[in-house]
Amino acid sequence: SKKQKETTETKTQELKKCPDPSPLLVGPLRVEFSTPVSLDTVRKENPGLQEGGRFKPHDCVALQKVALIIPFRHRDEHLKFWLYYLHPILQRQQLDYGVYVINQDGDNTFNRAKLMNIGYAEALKEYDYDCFVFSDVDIIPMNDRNTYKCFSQPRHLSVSMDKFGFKLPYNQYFGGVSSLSKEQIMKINGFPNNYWGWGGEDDDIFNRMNDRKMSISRPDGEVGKCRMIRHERDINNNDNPQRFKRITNTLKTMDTDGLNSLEYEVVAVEKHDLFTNITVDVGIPP
Ligand code: UDH
Ligand code: NGS
Repeated sequence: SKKQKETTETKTQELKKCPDPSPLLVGPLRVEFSTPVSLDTVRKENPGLQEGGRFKPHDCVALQKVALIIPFRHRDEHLKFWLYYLHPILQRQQLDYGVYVINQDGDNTFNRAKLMNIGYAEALKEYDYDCFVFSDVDIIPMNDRNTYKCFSQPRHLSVSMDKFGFKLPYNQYFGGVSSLSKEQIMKINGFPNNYWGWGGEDDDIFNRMNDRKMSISRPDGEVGKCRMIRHERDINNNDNPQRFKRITNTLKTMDTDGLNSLEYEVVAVEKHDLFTNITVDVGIPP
């Protein structure tokens, strides 16, 4: 058995880096939302997952350790589609990854960017992630060559959405799905905690990156195609009337509003088969 131990050790040492790009990618994908999917189906189709929605390739060392952060409340049907489509894609991308649903407790005003900060902080408590992908629950990529990893500059991944006629709504748009490395997030003090309700928080993040002399990396329009699940406006996520004023003040507020001022309470952590659900109390608007 000493011999056996030695062979196993050599094996782990010899595990090579996964090739970039992954040879498992297939390119364009069919994405549609007409038939609902069940979590049972998703579980059956993804037998290689570990508890909490974790995965790592077993025959090579993943290039990055990626936490997928989903700001969430009352979107179970959307989450099922997200898990159904994304788990196989992320595995083909050969990432060492974990899925974190950051569920806002209660029915007060929604706060997307604060949930993203919380996801970053909570995921790091669990594993030494080096990359963070922030994804709306209702956006699905239509091409697996759109790798959900980090780049030398902050990455905007949802560049070519069906609802915008498969192009950017405006050049500075940074909403939907994005990825930032730990270093990139630290440079901008994370995201703003004080955008309550809909709109502007993604523009604030753009301003932060711009101020720290970072540029946006993007896939091309073909690889960056994605679909959004159509839905009605949620309750307690009305347009934030303060958003226009706030985005003019980003450079004055970013050093005091962000990761260094983040306050919240974890209400529950649940390890499901397909994701980790972290329910949090984000407080109420001042
Ligand atoms: N989110 C939730 N629950 C909510 C609100 C937002 O989970 O109650 C999350 C979810 O991940 C969502 C993201 O925050 O994808 C962004 O919120 P959003 O979907 O409301 O933003 P979007 O710009 O839609 O996609 C705006 C409302 C569209 C109304 C269209 C009416 N025809
Ligand atoms: C801008 C919003 C962004 C939003 C984008 C797309 O106007 O937060 O529209 O919106 N900025 C402000 O309101 C300041 S969408 O068409 O998806 O509803 O992401």
